[in-house]
Amino acid sequence: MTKLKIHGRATSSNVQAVMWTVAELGLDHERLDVGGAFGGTDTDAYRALNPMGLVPTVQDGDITLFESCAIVRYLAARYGDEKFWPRDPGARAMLDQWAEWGKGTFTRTVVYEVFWTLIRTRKVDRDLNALAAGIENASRLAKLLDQRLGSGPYLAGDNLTFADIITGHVLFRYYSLEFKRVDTPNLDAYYDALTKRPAYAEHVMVDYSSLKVE
Ligand SMILES: N[C@@H](CCC(=O)N[C@@H](CS)C(=O)NCC(=O)O)C(=O)O
Repeated sequence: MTKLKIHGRATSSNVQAVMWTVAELGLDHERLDVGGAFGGTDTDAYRALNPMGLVPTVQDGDITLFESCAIVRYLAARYGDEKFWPRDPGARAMLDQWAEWGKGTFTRTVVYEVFWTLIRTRKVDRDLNALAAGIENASRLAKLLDQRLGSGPYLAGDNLTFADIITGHVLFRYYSLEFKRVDTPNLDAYYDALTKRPAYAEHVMVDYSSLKVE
C-alpha cells in the first residue's frame, strides 16, 4: 500500500476516529495539521479534496475520502482482518447499527449538546437550560450503551472492531468533561479498556484545552 495521507488537526474528534483506526491497523501514514487554528481548509486545492472544507480528509493512493465514518469503514474493509471488519453482512450489520447509533445519536448529543456548550461557547453565552437538557439526553444514551455492552469488553465481545472506533472515540470527551455522569458500570469498564489501548491513548486522549473559549 502507499503511505496514507490524513489531513486534519489532532484535536478534532473526527480526525481522532481515523487516526485511532490507522494506528490499530498499523498503517503507514502521515498526518498533516489542517483545520482549526492551522487553517488550510479554505483553499481551492483543499476544497477539491473535501468540498465541505472540513477535516478529516484521507488520501490513499488515488482514492480521496471525506466523512470520518466512511473513512473508518473503508480502512477497516480494505486493511482490517475478519475480526475488525466481519465479512459476513449480517454479523457486520449487527455491529454497524451500533456504530451508526454511536456517531449519529450518541456522539452528536455529547459533542453538540454538551461539549460545544462547555468548551466552545463563552461562559456568558452559555444556555444553561439547553446544557441541562443535553446532559440529560447524553445520560439516557449512556445508560442505553451501558446496557448493550453488558460484560463486553467490546461491542463484539472479545475483539475490538470498527464499531468500537465509531462509537468509542467520543468517550474521551464524555468522561473528561466536567458534568455529573450517571452510573454506568459497564460503560466505565469499556472506557477503561479503551484507554489501555496505546492507539486510543495516543490518538484519542488528546488535550483539547486549546479549543476552550472562556
Ligand atoms: N461529518 C464529518 C464532520 C467533519 C467536521 O465537522 N469536522 C470538524 C472538526 S471535528 C471541522 O472540520 N471543523 C472545522 C475545522 O477544524 O477547521 C465527519 O465525520 O468527518
